[in-house]
Amino acid sequence: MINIVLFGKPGAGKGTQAEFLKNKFNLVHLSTGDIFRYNIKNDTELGRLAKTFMDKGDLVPDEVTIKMLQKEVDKNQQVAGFLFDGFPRTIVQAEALDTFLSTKKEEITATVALEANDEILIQRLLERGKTSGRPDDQDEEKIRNRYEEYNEKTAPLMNYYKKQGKFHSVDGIGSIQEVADRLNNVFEAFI
Ligand code: B4P
Repeated sequence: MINIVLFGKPGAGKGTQAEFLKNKFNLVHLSTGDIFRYNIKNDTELGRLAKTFMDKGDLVPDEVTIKMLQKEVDKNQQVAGFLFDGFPRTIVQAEALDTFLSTKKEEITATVALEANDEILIQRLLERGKTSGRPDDQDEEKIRNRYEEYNEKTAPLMNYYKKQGKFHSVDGIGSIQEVADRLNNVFEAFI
């Protein structure tokens, strides 16, 4: 199986690019952000809990996110591989993912990061906030909090995957098609 982590700051384009990559490489796309938003829309217990964190731009607690992700993986048997989008976002989540995959005799194939400058990304998110209805995209202070969460809790994952020799990165600035072409080249090297 091919198991790829799509990594990047908020608004780096993970969700946008995952749409192309999942089709091209026949991977099951699991976005923890999308799963939380689905639960919020359907007013589930998980959604109500996640909303209290997401609306402020905070990460949802690890134990909740890990359990949810594992359930989603288990729903998809006999697949060619997974594209993890927005997960893991903490070292605890990364360790849990490694342990979980090893129980299935699987492992992460590679982590691919979309690199981009904070100020460009903040403008992208504010732009999306005008139409998305996402409370976490509408207020610059909440967006800046998401970057603080990223720097403190998510950025250390780069070293985690570098130590495993699994970290790759591409320039996330350019048109959506240009970024897709760059990702395509990196993915073709290990798929
Ligand atoms: P996510 O849903 O993962 O979202 P994201 O970081 O906002 O965005 P992404 O990088 O996917 O950007 P997108 O393609 O949409 O997380 C939201 C929240 O959920 C988190 O803050 C957290 O609270 C919670 N959460 C999720 N996973 C969690 C976890 N594992 N642990 C704890 N909490 C978790 O692109 C953004 C915008 O840019 C779009 O409008 C797009 O059109 C535009 N864009 C994309 N590429 C572009 C390009 N090349 N040029 C110009 N614009 C571009």
